[in-house]
Amino acid sequence: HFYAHEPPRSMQLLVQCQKPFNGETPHAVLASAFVTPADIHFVRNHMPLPRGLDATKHSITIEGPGVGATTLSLHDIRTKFPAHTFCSVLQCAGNRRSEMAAYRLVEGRAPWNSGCMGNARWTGALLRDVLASLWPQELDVTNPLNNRARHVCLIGADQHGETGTYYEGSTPLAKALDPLGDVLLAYEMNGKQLLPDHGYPLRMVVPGYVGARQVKWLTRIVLSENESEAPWQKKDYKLLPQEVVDHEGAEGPQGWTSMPAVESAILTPEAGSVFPAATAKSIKVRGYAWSGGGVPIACVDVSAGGSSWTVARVTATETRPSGRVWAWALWEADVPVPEESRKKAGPLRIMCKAMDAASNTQVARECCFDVELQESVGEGA
Ligand code: MTE
Ligand code: MO
Repeated sequence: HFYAHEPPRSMQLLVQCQKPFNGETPHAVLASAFVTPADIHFVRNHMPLPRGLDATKHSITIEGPGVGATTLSLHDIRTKFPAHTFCSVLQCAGNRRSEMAAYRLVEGRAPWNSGCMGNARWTGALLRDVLASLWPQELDVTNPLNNRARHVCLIGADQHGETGTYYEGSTPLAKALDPLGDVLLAYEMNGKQLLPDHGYPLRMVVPGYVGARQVKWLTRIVLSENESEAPWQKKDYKLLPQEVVDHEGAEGPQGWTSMPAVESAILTPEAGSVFPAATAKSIKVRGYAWSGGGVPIACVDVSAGGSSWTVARVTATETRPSGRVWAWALWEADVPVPEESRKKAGPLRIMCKAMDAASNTQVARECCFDVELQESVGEGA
């Protein structure tokens, strides 16, 4: 009965779970639009959708050590602070075993969760501006270390049915106060009010951080000396070094919640797609690349077979006036199929890897899987 009030959802979402709702965006849809449409953007809920939220009545409470407590209406957030609009990648990355597949080289497969990603255009007020206006004397915005608080806990309206616990995550105060950090109290997605599944009427956008920190249905902000104690913060969505991802219950260092430095993945063709060996001189490959650190992507290399690499063309990306890039780069490449591979039918491995402008490269997370070269496709059809 906790799930009796879920909203209608697009039939295009690939449903992984109904209660709580988890749906992915098909790869081809991701590849076809720079800005992922809101209704097909992946959804990851941990609990039933909260009820009774109303943009016209919504307010949040903000409190912290040495600064006090206050209430702020969504109306004030919309009207009293400059609005900022930019694209930011949202990606789900838990350390549950299946999810971690995306963080390692999975032989012969695409990363399972490249559909748990989207690039939306968010509008909202900067958390930095809001905090600075609330406590101009008490909070040192220019030097986060002068404050007692080190973290910002963000609490949502969605509750666990049995325990009543609210969803929660936290972000380092230094990230929230960083003038280039772009931490947003977002009230619009792609130019329209948020959809219920994406946090209506107000959510956090924390560019470059794991999806789990980007709290939806925001109701409370608590400045705190420690990071959030919530399980989604301490256990489920802690990024760990490659070597320890299999250690059950391992906890990462505090605040280590930003995304891998550089990542790219192939969106089309899908793994297992069939191409005619005789005529497929090249294969058109499309995908995305991004750097969680806000660093522009410098290049993406794509290969069929691994003996030679082709530099992909970036077809779309978006840079902030600060030079940071929170959007993804969509790319495409016509990748030559090696002569030797075309002579005999069989699997052909396609791969991509990216490098960012700070020379960070993608190593173990390289994306690779097989397509199939087939003799005389279509003959007799
Ligand atoms: N916020 C609340 N309140 N409840 C949630 O279950 N899920 C988190 C995050 N914020 C969640 C939340 C996770 S794990 C992810 S990946 C993103 O929201 C997904 O955001 P989306 O559903 O808008 O794509
Ligand atoms: Mo997530």
